Amino acid sequence: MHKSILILGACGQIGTELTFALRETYGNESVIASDIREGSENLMDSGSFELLDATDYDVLEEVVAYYEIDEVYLMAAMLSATAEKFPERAWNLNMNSLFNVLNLAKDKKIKKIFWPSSIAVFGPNTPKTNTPQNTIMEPSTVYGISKQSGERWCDYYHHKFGVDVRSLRYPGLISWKTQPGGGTTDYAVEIYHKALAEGAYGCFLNEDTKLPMMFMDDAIKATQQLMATEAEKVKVRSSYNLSAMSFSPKEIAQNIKEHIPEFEISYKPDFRQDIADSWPNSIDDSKARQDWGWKPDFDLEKTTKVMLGNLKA
Ligand code: AKB
Repeated sequence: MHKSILILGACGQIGTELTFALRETYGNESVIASDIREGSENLMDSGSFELLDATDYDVLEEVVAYYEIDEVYLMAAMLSATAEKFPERAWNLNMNSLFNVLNLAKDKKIKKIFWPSSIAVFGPNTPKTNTPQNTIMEPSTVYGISKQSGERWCDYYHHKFGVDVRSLRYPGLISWKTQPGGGTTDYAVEIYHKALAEGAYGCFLNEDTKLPMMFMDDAIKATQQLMATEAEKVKVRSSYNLSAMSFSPKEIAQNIKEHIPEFEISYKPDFRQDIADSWPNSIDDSKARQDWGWKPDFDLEKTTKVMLGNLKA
């Protein structure tokens, strides 16, 4: 069946790869990329592109009507580290864009929504290891507060208005096509770039800070899989825990050293250490596995091979 898809925040780390993946699945003409800024030539030339502020309801509504959009993937957000610097801007962007999309669905202008949540919904009082789907959630970051509130609104709009909204709590995402921006887990991408360019990396987290992580291909696979699942099987309408691997800066550095023996890492924790310390070190994603068959393909070793191979090329 033909469907028309709009991606908001298409030029970001996830948006870029999601746009390519969805264009591959549904055809270039069916997937409209949009962002507040321009992206790579590849992305803008392979299909339609709109310069669009996701917090502007009127423009969003116009674009949705013009392209007869069925599904919206809302990837625009301010991430954890930047959000600590601009709390109000982060709240406005993260919440208003979500309300806009939820209201479009409530008013039957679109049929389905994907909205990403994050491990940031958890906080210092959450059990750290194998963090369950349902547990204490008292986020201590601006970003985490916006994601937790967003989850409650998604659940509310689903149960109150029948909105088909689906969500995943992404861990830190590792990718080579587009760099992340403003997150706490960004070190796990920077480290590969620096290892190849300079043979050394100064890490802003301390060596034992273990965090949940995932290679981008797995994140895209999970997103597409969840969106393709029959509505009745999507039991969680806040957001699903999602997991692939967990490691510390010391462990990823050791892994990189197996490929680049001269690689050196040093540690100089900054304000992002507090953010990382408030997050889980591993996630129980059994609900996602049970409801829609989630299973990751990439561990740390496989991720390192693909990252170094592609960045070198
Ligand atoms: C961040 O570090 O802010 C993000 C996230 C874990 O959601 N990558």
